[in-house]
Amino acid sequence: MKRYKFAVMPLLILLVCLVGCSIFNRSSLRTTSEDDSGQETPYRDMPKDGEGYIVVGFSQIGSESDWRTANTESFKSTFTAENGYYLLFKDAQQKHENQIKDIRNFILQEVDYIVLDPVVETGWDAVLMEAKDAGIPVIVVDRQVSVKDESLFTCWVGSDFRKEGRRAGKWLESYLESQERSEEEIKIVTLQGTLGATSQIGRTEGFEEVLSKHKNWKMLARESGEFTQAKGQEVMENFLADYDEIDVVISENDNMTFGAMEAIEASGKTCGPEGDIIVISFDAVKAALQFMVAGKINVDLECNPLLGPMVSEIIEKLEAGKEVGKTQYVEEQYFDTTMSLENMIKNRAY
Ligand code: GYE
Repeated sequence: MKRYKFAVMPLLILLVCLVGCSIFNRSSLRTTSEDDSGQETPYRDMPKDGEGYIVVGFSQIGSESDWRTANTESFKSTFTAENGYYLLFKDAQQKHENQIKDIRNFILQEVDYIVLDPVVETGWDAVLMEAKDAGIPVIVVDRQVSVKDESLFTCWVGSDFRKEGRRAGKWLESYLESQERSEEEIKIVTLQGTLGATSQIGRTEGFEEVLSKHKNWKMLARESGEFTQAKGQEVMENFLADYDEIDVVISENDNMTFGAMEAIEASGKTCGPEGDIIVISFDAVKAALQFMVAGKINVDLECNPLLGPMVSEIIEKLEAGKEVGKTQYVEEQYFDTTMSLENMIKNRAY
């Protein structure tokens, strides 16, 4: 299944330069020794050509959240030797420059496919052009790339983040109505994800669409909590110090929500349906749904991290010479405290 690629000029020049370092010997290739953690797949273990694997290089963003852990696990459990794959997994520790380096290494390794979960949307044109020149299809997952030439990647699969944000706004609209607070001034703060990431942009802009229709909703502040619990807590502490009254916190992922909940409780306030502050969260990972059952989160907009099997299906189609859809959305729903969640949580994969 392993295909040999006809190297084009830039790659040839690069390879010629590298001959002196005997870089053709795969077993000697270990280009990122410092950041190779135990969880990553070392390049040196990659099978030789002709062993019958489809070799996939996956540049993952990092390990910033429960969602991300479930996403990584989905890829690792799908792209196994039993399924005919050899997965080169790299964790970029939330750094764009690490992802560029990883993609370049995948190209040098002549992998069959590159899977990219881009930390932010911009800055991919050059490196994706290198992949295209090398004849390696790039499948973009979760977050998107904003490139001038759409032919630089084969397809994208992930969530409709704008729809999630809009759904959050619509939920708030009907919740306030049910509480007879539609006419009240509603003070809102937002913990944003990594600025420039599709999930941040979509959730912020989707909510904004509904916000703009309500003159009595006041967005007091928006700040990035980087999608992490620690930063989410820090930013929420600042919000609480700056504003005496906060009615709603929108947190663009569950881990920032966990941090925000700690900050709220430490300030002597309470959150959730019976509390002082309405909490709107995104992802709907197990731990967050448990907090919802405990009455601390009002609503959670689901975001499905189990993208591994979908990408494998795409690769199977490409291997069979079939067309694949350029943009592929995952189905999602939302959960709130009016639903009975206990049984669903037990069987939830993430
Ligand atoms: O919501 C968050 C993660 O891009 C959908 O990234 C992903 C987001 C997810 O860190 O938890």
